[in-house]
Amino acid sequence: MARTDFDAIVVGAGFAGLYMLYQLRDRGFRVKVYEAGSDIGGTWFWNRYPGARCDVESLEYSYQFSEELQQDWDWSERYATQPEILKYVNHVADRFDLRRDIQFNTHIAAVVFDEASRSWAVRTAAGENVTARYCIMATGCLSSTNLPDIKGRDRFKGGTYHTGNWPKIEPDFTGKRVGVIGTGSSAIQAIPVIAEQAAHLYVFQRTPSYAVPAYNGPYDLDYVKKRKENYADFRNAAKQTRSGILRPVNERNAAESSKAEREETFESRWQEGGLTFLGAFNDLLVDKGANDTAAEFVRRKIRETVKNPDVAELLSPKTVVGCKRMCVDTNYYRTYNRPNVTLFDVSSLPIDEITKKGIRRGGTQIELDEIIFATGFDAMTGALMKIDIRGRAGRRLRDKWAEGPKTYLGLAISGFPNFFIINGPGSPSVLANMMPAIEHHVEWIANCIDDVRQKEGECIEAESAAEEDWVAHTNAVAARTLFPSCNSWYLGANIPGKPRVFMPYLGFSNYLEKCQQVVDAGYEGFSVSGP
Ligand code: NA7
Repeated sequence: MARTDFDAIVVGAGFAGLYMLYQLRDRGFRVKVYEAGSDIGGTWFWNRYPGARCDVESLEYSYQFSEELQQDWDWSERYATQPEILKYVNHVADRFDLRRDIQFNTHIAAVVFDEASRSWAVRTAAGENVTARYCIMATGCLSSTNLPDIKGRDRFKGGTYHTGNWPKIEPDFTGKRVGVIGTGSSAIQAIPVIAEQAAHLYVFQRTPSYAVPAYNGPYDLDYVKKRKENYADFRNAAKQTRSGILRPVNERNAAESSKAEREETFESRWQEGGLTFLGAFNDLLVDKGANDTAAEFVRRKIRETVKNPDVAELLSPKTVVGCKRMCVDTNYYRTYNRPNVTLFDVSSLPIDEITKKGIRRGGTQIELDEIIFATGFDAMTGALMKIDIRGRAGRRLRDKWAEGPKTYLGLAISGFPNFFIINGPGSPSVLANMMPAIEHHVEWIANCIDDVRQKEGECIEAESAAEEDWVAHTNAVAARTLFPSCNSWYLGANIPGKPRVFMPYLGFSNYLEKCQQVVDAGYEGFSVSGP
């Protein structure tokens, strides 16, 4: 076996990359992690816009691999802020001494498989070359920002920001005229906070989002104590659910329930707050009629909150609820009652152009000091497609995925031996609680690499037939739901020219079972070759 610089290279030092490093190092592998940012944290390093928080409860959005870690760490709020999560990431890195194997400020430009030596050649943007037997992409699902190509975008003389690439030095919007383009999760978190600072905030909305109240606040210490006393049981129970989040989906169908029962159930989930609203009934994501009842419930809440009926109407989505990711609301709808906030609907009257002084829409110029792009990401495939990844016979991943991503289990790709993706397209990823999804992938990959090594194998690679079957299965599962019915980033529909393919796998517990079956059957669907 030809000697390589490292056994494994990991790209990305967010939650996934850090844990991958921990697992592989623990098993005696020589690992190097490359990170584009100047520090650890991935998503939580880049998305430091005002109001940024997690939309999954802190006690569930955290590592579970170390009982001591999860017992020692205290989360202050139900939904942790970005700074608190970053503090946690840093605590983990220090606690497990992870930094020494991470190289920061390093973009990976190319990752190329060499058939002769059966190793990966990795090239950084600065021209450094290293080799490794295994290559693991921990590049994140929402890490490649989408900056829309609006006419005149670069002409604006004021400050411009993207929520997903926010500067480390916090901008001060006090007394400024601020424009926000986009009304997805990031905007919904940022808008209420910026509105409190700005002289005037103008929101440019193309499609309204559904948002459920967060009811965020300090954690009740008794609640935390109870969770921590049986932490493993709670974590295991969460793995039996479709999203990896503890609160189970109601087994009742909305379509078969009375109006009064629906009302009571929606109201009770609404009062709990958070994303599990969508679990109020079992059929909300498969039956349009059932979904309509939930959608109308949210629209009514919007009308009750927003005083100006015209603004409430503009804020009320007409799409399938849950089809795009739901948002978690802290003062979002209420912010539109402020006199210093104006909502513009850019679906009926689009932005003409960005000018030196602001945004022109319908022939009228709105003068601005700052423009914030809360316009999302080239999700799930964007970060991978930026890298020149080439497998057997020099085949480019960009070419292989020209009509949409193809993976086996969202973990591996046929024609790309010893190459793994954490939370890749075809895995539950963004439709699951990211933390258990990450831990599952990392442990699966580390076990796999270890098993192959013990059997003195050199290469493990997904078989083409298994990959085709998995892609077909992923699509078939999605087709039974309402997810394909709207232009979401799950489908790549937010990026012009991106193939319309539903990327995440629906069903966390089923997925875990499938991955275990594959292992139990001796890595079914993979081929292992020796020296
Ligand atoms: P999202 O959810 O993709 O939201 C992006 C928003 O930007 C959305 O409202 C888009 O409208 C809007 N957008 C995008 N391009 C344009 C243009 N050209 N003009 C006007 N408006 C535009 O990204 P977020 O960062 O908010 O959230 C991403 C995930 O992070 C979230 O789901 C959580 O998982 C955390 P559209 O809906 O496409 O009409």
